[in-house]
Amino acid sequence: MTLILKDIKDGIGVLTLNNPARRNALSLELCAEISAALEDFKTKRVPVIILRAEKNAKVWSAGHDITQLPKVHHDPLAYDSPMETAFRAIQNYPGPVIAMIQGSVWGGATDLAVTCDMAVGDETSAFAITPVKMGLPYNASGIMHFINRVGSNIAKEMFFTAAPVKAERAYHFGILNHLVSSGEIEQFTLELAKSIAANSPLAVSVIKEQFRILSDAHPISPEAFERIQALRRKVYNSGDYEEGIKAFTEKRKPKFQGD
Ligand code: YXS
Repeated sequence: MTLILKDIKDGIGVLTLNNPARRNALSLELCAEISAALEDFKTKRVPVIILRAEKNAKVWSAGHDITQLPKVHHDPLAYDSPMETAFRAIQNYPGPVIAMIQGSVWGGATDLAVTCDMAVGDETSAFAITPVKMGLPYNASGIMHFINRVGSNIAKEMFFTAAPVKAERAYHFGILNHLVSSGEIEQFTLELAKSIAANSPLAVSVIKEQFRILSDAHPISPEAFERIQALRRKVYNSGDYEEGIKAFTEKRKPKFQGD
């Protein structure tokens, strides 16, 4: 079964998350298919991509596949993990990737949505980033995606509460470029993509790369980097992280001890 459906519509690449039975959880396999699909579109010089779920999805994506999170004492969001690799494939794609969001978005999938160059949502869209529910340390690049998109104070509220941000507020915060009705979101997003594709693909791809370089331009000292890693190790070595995963698999609320 292909976990990502690939299509080209009026010259626009369309990637559809295609595992509703698992609420489009970002499994290692699904993330690898996103990266492979982008590679294929790149060889076909597809100028703009839409990333979506099935029509009128209740859940756009349930985030990282929890059953595949590494056990305690291993970094759950390592640089070379398939999810992080897929995020970089989106950032490095030589053309805009537009997230078209219907339904709720959880955890790493919210990071996926804010890693895309733009997002169009409908009234059913909602966004939660949930490491604190899993006792899990998020990673520096992921936190930067949120700071760059919504600013520190909104990003902190999202991370500390893990509460879903509903469509209106997501639009107000800038998670969404456009908030349109579920009846018009497909046509609206396709028209937006086509309006970009009508411009110089070379200029668009170079300007996208300039944005990437400039938004990454937060030089940190080696000491600062090592301190971030030491802080994250403390969390992914913790009993809280172990409890977070256990609670999900046992379908119960986690009881965190804070160590
Ligand atoms: O019981 P079966 O076998 O049918 O499978 C169920 C769920 O176990 C499965 N499923 C998942 N499997 C792995 N990883 C997931 N993230 C995941 N989410 C769901 O899909 C089947 C249907 O799920 P069910 O019955 O709960 O569906 P629902 O429609 O009642 O509820 C949909 C959700 C999304 C509200 C619910 O499934 C849910 O709360 N899922 C977990 C959302 C979440 O906490 N995601 C964060 C994952 S961790 C992550 O992304 C980052 C590492 S971080 O933690 O840092 O944010």
